[in-house]
Amino acid sequence: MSQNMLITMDEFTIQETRKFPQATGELSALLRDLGLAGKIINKHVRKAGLSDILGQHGATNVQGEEQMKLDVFANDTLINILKNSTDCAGIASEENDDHVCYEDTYSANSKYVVLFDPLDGSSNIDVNASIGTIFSIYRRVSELGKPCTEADFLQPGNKLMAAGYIIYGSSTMMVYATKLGVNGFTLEPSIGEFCLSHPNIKVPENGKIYSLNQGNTVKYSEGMQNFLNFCMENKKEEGRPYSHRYIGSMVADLHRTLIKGGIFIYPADKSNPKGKLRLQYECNPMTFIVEAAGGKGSDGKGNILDIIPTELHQRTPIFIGSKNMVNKALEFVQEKETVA
Ligand code: P6P
Repeated sequence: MSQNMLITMDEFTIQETRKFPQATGELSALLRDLGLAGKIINKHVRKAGLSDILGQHGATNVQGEEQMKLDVFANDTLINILKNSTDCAGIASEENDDHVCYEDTYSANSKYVVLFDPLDGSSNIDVNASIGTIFSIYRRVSELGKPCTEADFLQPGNKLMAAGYIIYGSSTMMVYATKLGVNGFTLEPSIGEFCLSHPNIKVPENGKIYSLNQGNTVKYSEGMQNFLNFCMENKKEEGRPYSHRYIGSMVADLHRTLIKGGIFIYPADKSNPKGKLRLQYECNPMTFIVEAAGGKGSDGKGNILDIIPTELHQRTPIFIGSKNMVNKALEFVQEKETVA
């Protein structure tokens, strides 16, 4: 795309806002704030090996996971930028026990709240694999003018106003979805702007890649093991065996799935009977994005977006990606309901 054809994310969101005369531009402003946070985090991710920001922070988060220094930096960056925004009443972070209300008048009168996983896949930081920031934007259900409440952060994914991620990969991209669809923006470092590079992303209905931690196979249910065998069957006429790709960083695995098609699975197993990945910080936003692009996300029984959250940090199994591949996996899993 030639330089003079570049459309920045801000220009794009403003054009989108023009389609709704009643729109106030607050959602666009919030996306801009999240893009700014992504640029700042990106700056530190890109030079992590040269500054004292690699390695462990020396504390554990609410998940009981070792916090990396970049985790803490990314979390603090997002909290501070959204606090200074005039469009966010409060946040909930995968790294924090509880939600955070912004007490100033502007924030208390804002109609949105944001949830985020500040740096997902951070165990990959020290080996320079792609990592990402995942965010969700909900319209608050609590009274404007008053502090936000936990109920604002326990809404099902089908109430999402927007969701997206920033992937710090071979290039830095911001991908976000609204009910209008999914668009991807690549950071152009020379102007410091995310520019439209992947308009109207659609997930292919079929794919040839399955993505899961195959080391967990022995802990899978019989149905999951049968699906794995199906993926590895030598049925060339049906495009199998499929290719197995697993980066161990959900944003990277899901970005590939969104672009190329395929299926990503983190099912329930003996060690994680409720699954490992977090509903509010990883599975709901990613399912919202994939379904806005024509794909599907399920917990093995129903649609992830229909789950009514009861705890901020609850986990869920996830089957997500190309619609036909997810349906095939669910056929195998639902045939044998119980975990082995
Ligand atoms: P495992 C990273 O820690 C993460 O939360 C996701 O980004 C990733 O998909 C998953 O966990 C990897 O988990 O058990 O395969 O290392």
